[in-house]
Amino acid sequence: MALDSIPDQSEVETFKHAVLTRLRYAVGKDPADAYDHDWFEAVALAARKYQVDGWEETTRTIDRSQRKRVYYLSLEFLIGRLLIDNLSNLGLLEVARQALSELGVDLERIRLLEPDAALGNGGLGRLAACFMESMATLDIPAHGYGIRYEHGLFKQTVADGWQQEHTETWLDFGNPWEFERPECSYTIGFGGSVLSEDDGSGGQRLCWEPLERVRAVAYDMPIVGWRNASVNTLRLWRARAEETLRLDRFNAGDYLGAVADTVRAESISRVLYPADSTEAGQELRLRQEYFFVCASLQDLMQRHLGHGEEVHSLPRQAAIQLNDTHPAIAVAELMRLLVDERGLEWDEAWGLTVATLSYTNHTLLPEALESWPVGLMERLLPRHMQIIYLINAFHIDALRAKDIHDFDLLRAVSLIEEGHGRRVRMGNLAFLGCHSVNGVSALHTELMRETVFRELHRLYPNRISNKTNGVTFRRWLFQANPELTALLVDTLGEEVLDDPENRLRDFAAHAEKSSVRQRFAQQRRNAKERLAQLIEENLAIRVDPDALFDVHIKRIHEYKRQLLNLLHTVALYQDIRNDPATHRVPRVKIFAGKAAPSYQQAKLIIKLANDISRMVNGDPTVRGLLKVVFIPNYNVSLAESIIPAADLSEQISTAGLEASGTSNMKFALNGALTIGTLDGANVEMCERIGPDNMFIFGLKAQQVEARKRAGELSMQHEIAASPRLEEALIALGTGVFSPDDPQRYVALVDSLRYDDRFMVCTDFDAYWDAQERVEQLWQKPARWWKASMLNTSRVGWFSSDRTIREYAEEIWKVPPGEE
Ligand code: 26W
Repeated sequence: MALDSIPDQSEVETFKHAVLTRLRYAVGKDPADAYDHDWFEAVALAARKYQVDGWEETTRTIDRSQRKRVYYLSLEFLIGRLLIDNLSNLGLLEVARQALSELGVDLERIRLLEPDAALGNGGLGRLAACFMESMATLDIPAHGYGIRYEHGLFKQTVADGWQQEHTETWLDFGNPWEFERPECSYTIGFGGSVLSEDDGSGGQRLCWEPLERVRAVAYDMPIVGWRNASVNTLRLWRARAEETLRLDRFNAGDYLGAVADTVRAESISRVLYPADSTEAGQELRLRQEYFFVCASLQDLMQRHLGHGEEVHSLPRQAAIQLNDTHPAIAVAELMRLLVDERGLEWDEAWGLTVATLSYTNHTLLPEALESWPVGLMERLLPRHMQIIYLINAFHIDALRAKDIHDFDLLRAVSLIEEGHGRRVRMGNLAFLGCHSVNGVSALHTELMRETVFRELHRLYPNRISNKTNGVTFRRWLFQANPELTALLVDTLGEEVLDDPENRLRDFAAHAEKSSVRQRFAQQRRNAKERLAQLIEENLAIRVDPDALFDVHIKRIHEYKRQLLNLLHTVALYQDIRNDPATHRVPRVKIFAGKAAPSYQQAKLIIKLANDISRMVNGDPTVRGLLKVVFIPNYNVSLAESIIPAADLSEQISTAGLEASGTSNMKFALNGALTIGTLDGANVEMCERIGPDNMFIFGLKAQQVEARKRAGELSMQHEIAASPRLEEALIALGTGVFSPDDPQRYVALVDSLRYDDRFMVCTDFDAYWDAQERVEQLWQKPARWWKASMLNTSRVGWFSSDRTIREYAEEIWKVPPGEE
């Protein structure tokens, strides 16, 4: 095994002892009576002991050296499982495996008992988790701040082809990785009014008197870096009532009333909002945002001042990164802390705020740009609303002073959107209140400059920069794919584990050797066999591990164009039925992903995938040339099983709409070839991997824009020119795949024909051709596997270590520790 080969027997004994003591004294079980879950807990607690040792050391060293700290504020951390991650980064994976096996316990089996910590929706939350791991690896003193949701992202099942949502319950058996810190809690206010009071020196000071107060209690999770480089903290806040039981009401027999405040307060951290791109818009969401921002700022300010620092040195000692606009209220909250609570002058406070905060944008979709009704803001956060008005007024005044009077420009840069109902634009607030604003791929950053922040960018041309996303190779290569990792270690040496960014490049030379290619193909074959087994167990569908595994896994969204892939599936199916002899490449189309519960069109796309699956898989004339599967409940753990087994990675969003994508990087790292548009980070992947080793197709972002501007949305022309597309649309529209309800897809087909917002029809032929190129290459295995290995070898740059180094140097001004 590659990661840390032969364990030292004395370490094995120590670990065994650690597990047995925890099983007995923390879990309260004797080995003879222990269930698998008891073992899981004992092993996690044993691993935690090693974490804590490093944690204390990291904290002590940072405190002593007074290094600048990074605070990563994110409403989402999509962590997944932690057992293997922690053991592996601690260098204890083989030790633990051996120790357990000597105790008669299989690490593989108990590993599966850990629930995913699914405290995020998708890419943005997973990026935050990758960043936390990279910051610990690079020895950057960092704290993640977020919410300890009692329920993570809903569990998805599929009933009769339709998505069903169920409450996720990751905390049912407790969370062995967390430390509750009841002594670390802060009061968070909501509502009430703003009073003017004497400031003690003859002046007046404004003071917010909230009507409602809840407490934020800290829960800490240690985050270990690779080879135990350092151990950082992810601090998640749980909402509690100030008073958990109103005894007066209880004694009067009002049992519900006695806990009403508790229920209201605690609902703030009850559940993660499951919308990943449409604005949630509800009051509870704003309460969540303010709740965690307010607690985090109090906490970091206390740490700052506790170290004998003055408030003025905040930007020298702290860099606060806002993960999208979800924590953007931090701009107003930090101003309130500095002006109202610390008595600073406005200008000085503003200087400190801007110098401390920075903001990452993750989407350009108009429906995903957060804005809050002024009325709601006034009611929930009256003082913050005043501060936002002041920021706006000072800003507009400053522009006028510079002789800028262009009305359209002033309207575009205003914090307040005047339309039907006035709203606070959180993107503009974040832009103005932060010294740095970044996009997550080169293309996305360019589009930010040209679209959402066009006018603000003109006024502040140095504020926007690009930080192309990355992924942690520890999870997405070493842990997800130990067999490929072993091959890399055997061919490139152990160093590849410590410096994959540079060492992977040398794998290219091995792509010329047929023996290595064979071993490479063999590890893929093994991963595919395991996935085939998972599919059979879960869906009772048999797939052939020798077929081409064509994989499309991500949130279901129209812009990600699962529909384009499904139309290709239908066309392929019809082609095979018409002329089975010409088809030589057996394919398995694999889909997985969740739809936001309120997103009807996305739910219909899931139903369509399942309808097509049933029809195609049940048709004997297809003779196994095509299988379609929709695997329910996509999450981090499922991604770890699927990605190493993928031959083809679908990254086919309408160009200009996917900010970056990160699964594209995970797939390529594991050697899947990408079929994709020139969107998000695909563009930069193509620059490194080379267009010969990818299947690029379709409109480019500028062409999409040009067509939109020309208002060409009716696709009659394109459809008429493409008999394959026409036939597929007719099949869908006439109920070939929905005989129980022939009308089911009529509206969907009409929307493609007459208002194809996402250019599915326009790109269809190009996509078909690219898929043909895929099949041609697949039929030349030597070339396919060479291309596949070149993918692995050329994506080292997409490591989140590289991304974090760029943030650290260019935005945070925090030097990494001694690596
Ligand atoms: C207000 C509701 C809401 C919630 C989440 C709106 C928008 C979001 C996120 C911005 C959605 C998201 O996850 N964006 C993804 O971020 C990834 C990490 O940067 C990128 O790789 C994806 O392209 C982008 O869609």
